[in-house]
Amino acid sequence: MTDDLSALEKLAWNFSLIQIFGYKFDHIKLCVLGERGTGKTTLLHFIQSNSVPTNNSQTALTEKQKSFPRKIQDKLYDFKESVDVPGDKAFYNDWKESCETANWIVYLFRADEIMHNDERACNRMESDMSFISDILDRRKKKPEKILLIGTHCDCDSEYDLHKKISYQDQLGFVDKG
Ligand SMILES: Nc1nc2c(ncn2[C@@H]2O[C@H](COP(=O)(O)OP(=O)(O)OP(=O)(O)O)[C@@H](O)[C@H]2O)c(=O)[nH]1
Ligand SMILES: [Mg+2]
Repeated sequence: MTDDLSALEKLAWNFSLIQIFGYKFDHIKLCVLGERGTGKTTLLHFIQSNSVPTNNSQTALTEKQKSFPRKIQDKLYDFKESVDVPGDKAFYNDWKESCETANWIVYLFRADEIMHNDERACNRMESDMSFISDILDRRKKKPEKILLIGTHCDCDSEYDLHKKISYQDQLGFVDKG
């Protein structure tokens, strides 16, 4: 991914954020999970600063992020303190901590791999799903939303075919509820 998003790409990303977060919620305690390289840091960075990170380094240790306000289109969202966790299973304890308290849980997976039944990626996603659902089963207060988002669609060979479709149509399927 290039670090410099075009105005249209930014609009599309912001449009997606509105579709994801909706207009009803303004106190969002976000938990972003997913294996290494799925785009957790990229997404968190974009939510925070409307840009993608320029240094593409792996997150070595869990990083706490302060709460921040973020204007998306006309609405001001209040993002509560969140954490950027590394994707290694070795950090499952940190995943658990974040997952236990968040009201929004976002799980990222490599759509280009899962779509083609990549065995390693599918096995990893299966064990992540089972880990997360065990945590959620034990939670008294359930999160408001759980989202599974496929990233790296652009790495799929068929992506170029769909580029001809407008971004509104590409994103239009997302549930606003
Ligand atoms: N092509 C493409 N690259 C992406 C996409 N999302 C993120 N990337 C790139 O994928 C790489 C990994 O992204 P990160 O955000 O660092 O991934 P991460 O999930 O935080 O990984 P860890 O910190 O190692 O757990 C970076 O080079 C990003 O620019 C996407 O949708 N498409
Ligand atoms: Mg990271």
